[in-house]
Formats: sequence, structure tokens, C-alpha cells
Amino acid sequence: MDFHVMTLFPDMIMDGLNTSITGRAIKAGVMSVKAYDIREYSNDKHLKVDDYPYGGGAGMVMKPDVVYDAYLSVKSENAKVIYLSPQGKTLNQNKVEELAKEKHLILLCGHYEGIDQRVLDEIVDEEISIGDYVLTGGEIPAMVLIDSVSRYVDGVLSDGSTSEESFSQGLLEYPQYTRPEIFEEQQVPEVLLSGNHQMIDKWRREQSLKRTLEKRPDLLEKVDLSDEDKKILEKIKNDVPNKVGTAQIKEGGKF
Ligand code: 4GX
Repeated sequence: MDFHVMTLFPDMIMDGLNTSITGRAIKAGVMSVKAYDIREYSNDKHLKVDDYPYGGGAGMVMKPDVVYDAYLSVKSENAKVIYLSPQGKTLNQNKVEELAKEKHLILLCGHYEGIDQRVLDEIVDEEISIGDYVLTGGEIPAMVLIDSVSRYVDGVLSDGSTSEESFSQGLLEYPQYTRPEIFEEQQVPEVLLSGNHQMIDKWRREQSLKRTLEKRPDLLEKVDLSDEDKKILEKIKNDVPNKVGTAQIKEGGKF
């Protein structure tokens, strides 16, 4: 998979993604990341890329002609263009999996007060946000998107850990433990040492359901639960009274 990033800070993208797992994947050739410096497409001797907003107001706006010329040198037949902005639809794991099916993605990073609307209307296929907070530019969002999508690219992860992970099934992950067996007087849950994989799987499913109920009860509304899952959840709710997400149900709206 090929990621093409249009940015005023190409080093930020390359330094970030040439590290760790994405860095290894790029070196192995299973994916590529190329950053294009928008400033190189300025048509002005001072390399200006922004200007004052028509109508007045604070800050600067990135010039449409410069961004368009950069785009013309990057564009390819079948590449989808994504603009990272707080006004986009929030990125989630379903969108990540969907984007991983593309062969080429062009990611456009804005700075200042954003980019002239006319060039956005001309070239952008999809606007995506990484969350409801404001950053200084679109580079970190672009890196977040590439990092999350790369996990679904064949050959990036050594094991098949994306197919199993519980978040992709709409639940939170179960807790993990490694050696030593006792840490600060806390023992690793006995079942994990039993070697009984049927019991281990059952315990982990229970832990995923319990965690999701306690930390992110909103996720349970969207997830497809088996009859067995529903039974386990009922048992958890009755076992632990007054935990988050259980009080309203048990007390019938008393709070
Ligand atoms: N998820 N930013 C975009 C420029 C900008 C300003 C105003 C449109 C309107 C962000 C986020 C994000 C900062 C990237 C502002 N664009 N991007 N940039 N949250 O905060 O994606």
C-alpha cells in the first residue's frame, strides 16, 4: 500500500513513520510513505504558501493554487484524497479497515486556519478527523491514520493479531500478563497458568465483556452479542452491584 502525504513539514511525517513497526514495513517494502513538500509548489520568490483570509479575521489560509499544483504532481488514477480536519467524520476501527482496502491514499495536511475551500472542493474525496480537539496541523492526524491502517496491510504485523483483536469485534481487549508470576504481591490469574485453553478463552471473553461494561458501556449497544455473551453480562451485572453502567439498570433510574 502506498501513502502519499502532502504537507508543509515532510520531515515530521518521515521521521515519525520511519520508526518502529511502520519503519520496518517501509524498509521491507510492504508499504511506502512519501511526503511531498507543498512549499516546493509555491509560485512566488519568497516561497509563500498562505495569505490573509478574504472577509478578514485571525490567521492565514493556505493558497488554493499552491495546493493544487502540489496535488497535480502527486495525483494518480486510482488514489483517494483525504483531508485531515476536525470537521471530518471521526476515524474509527471500521473506517481504518475500509481504508486498508485502497492501494493508494493521498493525505492532505492543512496548517493555519485551513485551506482555501475551492481547492478542497476540487480535489478532496473524504474529510476525516482523529477526534474532537484542535491540533496545530494535519501531520499528526495523517500519521495516526497511516499507523492504524498499516496494521491491516499484509506483512506489517508478524502475527495475525488484527483478526483476533477484540476491538475489531466491538469490545475492549482482555487484560494481559507476563512474568513474573507474582508482582508486588499480585498473582497472575490462576486460569492463565492452567493450560486449559477452553477455560482461558472463556475467561478472556468474560474479561472483555466486563471491561467494556465498566469502561465503555456505549460500545455494547452497537456490538453483536451471542446468547452466551448476554448470559455472562447478566451474571457480571448481578455479581458486582453499583459498578458503572449497572446502577441505572438495577435501580430502574433511581439516579
Ligand atoms: N483531526 N487539525 C487541520 C487545519 C484546519 C483548520 C481549520 C480545517 C479548518 C485535526 C483533527 C486538527 C488542526 C488539522 C487544524 N483545517 N485534523 N488543521 N483533530 O485538529 O484531524
